[in-house]
Amino acid sequence: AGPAGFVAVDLGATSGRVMLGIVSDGGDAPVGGVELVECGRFPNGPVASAGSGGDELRWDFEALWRGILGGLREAARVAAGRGVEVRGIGVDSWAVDHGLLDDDGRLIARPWCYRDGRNEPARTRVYERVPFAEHYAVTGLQDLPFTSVFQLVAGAADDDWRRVAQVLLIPDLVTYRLTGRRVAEVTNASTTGLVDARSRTWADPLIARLAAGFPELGDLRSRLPELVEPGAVVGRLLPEIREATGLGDVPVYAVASHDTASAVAAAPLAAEPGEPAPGAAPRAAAYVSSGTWSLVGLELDAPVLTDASRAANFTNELGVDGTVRYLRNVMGLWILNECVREWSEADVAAGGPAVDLGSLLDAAAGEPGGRCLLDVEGEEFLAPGDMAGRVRAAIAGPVDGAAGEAGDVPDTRPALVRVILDSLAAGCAQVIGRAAALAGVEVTAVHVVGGGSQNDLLNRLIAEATGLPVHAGPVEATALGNLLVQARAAGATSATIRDVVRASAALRTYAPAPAV
Ligand code: LRH
Repeated sequence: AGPAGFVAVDLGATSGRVMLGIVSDGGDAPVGGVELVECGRFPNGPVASAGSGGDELRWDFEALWRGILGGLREAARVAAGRGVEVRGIGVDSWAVDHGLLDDDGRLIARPWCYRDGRNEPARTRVYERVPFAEHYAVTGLQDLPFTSVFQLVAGAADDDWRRVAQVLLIPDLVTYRLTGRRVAEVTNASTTGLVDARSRTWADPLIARLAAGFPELGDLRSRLPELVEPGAVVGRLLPEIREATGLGDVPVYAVASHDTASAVAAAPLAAEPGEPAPGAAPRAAAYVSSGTWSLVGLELDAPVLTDASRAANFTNELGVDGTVRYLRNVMGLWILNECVREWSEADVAAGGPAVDLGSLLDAAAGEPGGRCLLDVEGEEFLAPGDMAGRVRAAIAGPVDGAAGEAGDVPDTRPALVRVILDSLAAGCAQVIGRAAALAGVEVTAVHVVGGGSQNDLLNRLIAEATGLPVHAGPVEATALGNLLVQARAAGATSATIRDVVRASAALRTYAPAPAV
């Protein structure tokens, strides 16, 4: 047999991709690396359409499915051409969102997008029945408006709900279509608000309490599939999928199907060299999984469920190998991307070219830094639309260090971009400081992984705001985490996931010197 290949299907909020990872044995080197070949990339985004209660934001799942099949076809073609044996497929995506299946396993409607505003009243109603403190004590989840449990309670009011036989998170839904088997992978299930963070099982007493408090939910527990851990084989490609893609009888693995879980699994975290002073806190590296969101925090062995942790709204999402992602959601590049999308649309409508992100970031780097800081953990930036307007309004309102003198309020595009990136960096620094204090560690370095790690200015600003060295990369951390969990389970590598990543990707380091 030729070299081993593993396919990662990685669905993000702005695009999906299919990557073939070719795992080499390393030859004379102690650890072999992975070569990534992109076999498909397709756009994604919330689609607004008129619904009974006003505009609805949903995902076009069938478009994603077509993109996935096209990518798998290409992966089969590339593998065959290079003599690579495809030994596994795994699927990850953004968290919390899910499809509702009827008795025949068909999607009842397009899955809702978590950015839709319908969850807010449901959140209040859930906390009336199960106060946040009690919910946190079991699930360890931060209070976010879109946690799946709020979406389920909001959805149970719809007529469609009575037809729901099963709730499947987005990656599990793709895996189901590939294999015919329905499971709930635990890293992603931990974002539903229905999983016990200590036992990594469905939180049955909590679910029973919710079902009693919301009779319209019916028997919610029976609609949740069996939980599986990353590394388990869920099933094998269905004959019709083999036919449609040209792939063979390939196993489909449960991976860390929450994209952030895969990204952190592949983040080559390492504290800076050196020993803590006697009696001092252990040293650790923090991570920023930088993309649509900035997910900022620490990897821990056990959840932190203290009152202080709850008050600081830190989450304990579940990771590979029994780990916990102790983090907070910072709004991330979503704010910048939405501005760029709007500006591009306006420029193109006026007959000009679309915005060139590289030039815009260069111009932002030349702007004075630290003029004012937006609250990038606030919920006011969650929804799409008129983002630049909302940023301007926030700048004009009471924000930290807002320019006092008339005329000094940033208003050009580069100036707004600089304010957004300064604010993201400050948000990351604040979260890292709090995480360290709450978890009792000394953070000595920051690893920035994911697509956003290509943003040089943001990396520099994070180094400046934290006063710590920033190591940037890999860009494709999520795909790497996805396929290395498979490779390890298949016995194609005996090294740790992080060692394989270190052997595969060069990191860029930013010293904590002031940014220009
Ligand atoms: C990032 C992410 C994040 C979740 C959000 C819904 O893609 O999965 O970890 O909080 O999307």
